[in-house]
Amino acid sequence: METLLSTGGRQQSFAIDEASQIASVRRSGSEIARKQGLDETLTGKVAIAITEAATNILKHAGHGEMLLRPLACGDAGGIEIIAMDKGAGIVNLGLNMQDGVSSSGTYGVGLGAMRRMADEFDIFTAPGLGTVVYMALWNRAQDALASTWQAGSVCLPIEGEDVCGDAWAVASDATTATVMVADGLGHGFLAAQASEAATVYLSSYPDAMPETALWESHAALRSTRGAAIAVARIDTLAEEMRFCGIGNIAASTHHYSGRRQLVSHNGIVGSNMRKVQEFAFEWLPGTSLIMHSDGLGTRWQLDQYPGLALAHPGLVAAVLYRDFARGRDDVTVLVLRERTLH
Ligand SMILES: [Mn+2]
Repeated sequence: METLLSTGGRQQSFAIDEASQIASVRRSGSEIARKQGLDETLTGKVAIAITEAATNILKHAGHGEMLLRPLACGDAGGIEIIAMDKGAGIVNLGLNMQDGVSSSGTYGVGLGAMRRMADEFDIFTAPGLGTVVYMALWNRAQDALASTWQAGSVCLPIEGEDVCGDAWAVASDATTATVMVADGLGHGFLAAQASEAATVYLSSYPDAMPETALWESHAALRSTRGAAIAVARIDTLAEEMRFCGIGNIAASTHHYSGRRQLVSHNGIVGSNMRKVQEFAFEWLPGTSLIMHSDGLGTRWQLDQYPGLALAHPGLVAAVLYRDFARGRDDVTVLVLRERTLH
């Protein structure tokens, strides 16, 4: 049985304020691409995609942010590139996506080229809401994109810290997925030690039910500072999701028929955990699960963003991060959905 597991998927963030910064993003991107096993041709494409995305930010918004992350899926390796700005947005996206359409007022050749080079490409843009571009390039795209599940995440440390105290993990096979988000108390190395003890547990026991995962994490985190943790397990055959959370990890499901907020109990996994309660919900095809640490505000509404509910989960996570990160804590946003065929 296929078991995919992603842990430790944290980004590097780059401010894009002036042209001189583009080279350093491109260098880091090329480095990640090589490390993940992309050949010279693909690494070249990564460099072009990064340059185009960064240039667009400068040209159309003046400043923005880019995130890079190594990707791995079985034997496939890749890189994720996210570019975001809060500029005016693109008015006529269809026209701008056409190859060869370029004038000073449009995104021009860049967007079409990026879409063609990337194995996964998605864009959110709307007048007044800026632009966020999501790209992933793989060395074995057909393997990487065969999974039932599509996950997206942003996981970044508070400014000034190198180490992120949040961690997340996804373990999945064709019909089930288990998702964990953990926020270690405080920030820095000791916080990371706590949250990673939890994701390491899930790596060892990917089939664990949420309540069991929390009790076992409680034992595993005894010698650490402790963490807020939430775990969801989806079974598509049973059309059921089970959820269990302790502390401040927000979780919700989104379906065109409505939004459901999932309830966590108070406490700290590893030190003070009294009541653990696993809830069961119906899981409908087309549902998105969104979990985030308290580094992200809670006052977001997906339907404020035209079309975003059905976008690539990585794009959803990036837009929420761009607009709702509090900026005074580590932040993690995780979005999971069954893959739809485009
Ligand atoms: Mn936090």
